[in-house]
Amino acid sequence: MKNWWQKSVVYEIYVRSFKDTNHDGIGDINGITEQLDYLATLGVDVLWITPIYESPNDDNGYDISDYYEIMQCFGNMTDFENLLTQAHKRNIKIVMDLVVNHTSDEHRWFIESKKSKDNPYRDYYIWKDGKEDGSVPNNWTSCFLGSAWQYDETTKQYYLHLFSKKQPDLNWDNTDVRNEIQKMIAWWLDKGIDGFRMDVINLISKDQDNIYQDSPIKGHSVSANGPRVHEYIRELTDNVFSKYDVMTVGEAPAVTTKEAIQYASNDGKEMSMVFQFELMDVDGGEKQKWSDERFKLTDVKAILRKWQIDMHGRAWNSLFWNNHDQPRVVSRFGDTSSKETWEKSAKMLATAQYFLQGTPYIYQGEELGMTNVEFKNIGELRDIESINSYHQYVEVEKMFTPEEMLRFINKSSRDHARTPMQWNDLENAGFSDAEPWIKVNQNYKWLNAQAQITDENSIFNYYKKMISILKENEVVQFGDYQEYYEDSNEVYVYKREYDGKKLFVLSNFTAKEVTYDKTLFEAEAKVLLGNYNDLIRGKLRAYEAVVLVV
Ligand code: TEU
Ligand code: CA
Repeated sequence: MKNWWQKSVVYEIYVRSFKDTNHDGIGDINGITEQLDYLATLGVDVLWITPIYESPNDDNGYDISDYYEIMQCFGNMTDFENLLTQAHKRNIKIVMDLVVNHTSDEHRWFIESKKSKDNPYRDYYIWKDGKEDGSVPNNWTSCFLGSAWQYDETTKQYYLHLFSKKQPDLNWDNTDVRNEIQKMIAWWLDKGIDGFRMDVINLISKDQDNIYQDSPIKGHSVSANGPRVHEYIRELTDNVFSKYDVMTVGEAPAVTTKEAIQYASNDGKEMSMVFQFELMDVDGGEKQKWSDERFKLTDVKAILRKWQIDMHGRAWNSLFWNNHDQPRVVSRFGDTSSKETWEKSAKMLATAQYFLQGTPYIYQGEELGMTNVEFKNIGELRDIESINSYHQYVEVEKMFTPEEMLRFINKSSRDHARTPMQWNDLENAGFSDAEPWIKVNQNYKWLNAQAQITDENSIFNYYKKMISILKENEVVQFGDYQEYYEDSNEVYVYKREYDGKKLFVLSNFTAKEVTYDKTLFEAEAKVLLGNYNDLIRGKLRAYEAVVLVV
């Protein structure tokens, strides 16, 4: 079975930070439309745009108050329809974000639900009595810290929120909720969009029969892969998605390959693919991302290997190094100590990841090698997770000093992904002529799209070339996987093979020169792509990556 989304390259747009066209310092829908030619030049096939629905923006649009309206600061429905038409004209598809594990507390359903226990919308959300002593029903915690239960005076019950308290969880066990969601999904698909990225979709089914039992797991994954999750996803697919030619991406924190094989099985019963985070947890400390820990290459490889092997021929995966919730790939996995290592390692990382099996996801600015920014104080932060974590660990638990926490934030905050896209060397990186909603990374003066488009050795042009190669070689999508030097902490080397064609992908993750056994690869193997201008067989220079083909 071959599907268009298996041969597509996806580009994620964080709308708020992409391009502002109406001078308010906030990216907007027309900003995407304006830059479609840039995206077409890069060669991407699908845009995943983060939520653009009406929202009070407690979590930047992941708290939706009306699924049928466009957030005012992003534009209006005409702007959206225009984007869709203009994108389709360029053969670019549009995938929207579907956030249905929770709504905003300002959604009409929740406003009703809160009013009384017998309100028709009461059961749209998860309301529970406290324990006998009045305390929270269980120890579940929110992803953004604190209890996942919020007490409400009006009816003297608690409601569940796995994210912020302004993001109450929907009760998927209620058929009316599921019907409303199906209706809404069909309404958008009828507009002609090409699919959905489904936010935390593996959290939707809560084990409500055992709600008063404490969980050994912390964070929002307490309810990952709940008892009826597959039933609910299959229902969506049967009733809605299967009627359209669309891709569905299941964002799934805390899944094993075994579960992922069900979520994204090749039989098409659930979703097109999963978007899972095992790699993103590779460098965690005791408080996960808030640490100084740097990844170990052998750990990275073990995770990639497991997903390649377990999913092959069974289910479909996504490939990514970063998204709007993660620090920048080149700062985290590469080397920004000099311009030379920055450029080489950015290209190397792309090569190492995107020649694997799965659909590649490029996050805006990644194709330019955009880096983490330096936050000087917490006043510069915008992300609810970073801000809440700072208060919790520095002020409440006193676990970290302010300096330590700022250091961790400068390594891992979600805000690194959210600084404005760097278009050119003009004011505010050409993102906006008004003060941007979040600070601009000052390296825009030399690190920007305009400078890279015209430089044939740029990271941008490397991505462009790589994307066209990925799409021309079915071995990348469908080949099998064999790895070499599994124990090496320096190199990542694998072979892909399909239909008589072989690719060898070799990457050096260090600044040192390393050697390998050149007889492992056929002597006639030719260079398909590489970040150095020539090839020295048997040797990889600093951050060298090369793809050989036979
Ligand atoms: O993120 C889900 C998710 O897995 C996050 O908990 C992620 O682990 C976290 O952001 C790491 O810092 C999705 C969206 O991508 C995110 O932006 C939203 O805040 C979240 O869902 C709630 O809708
Ligand atoms: Ca704007």
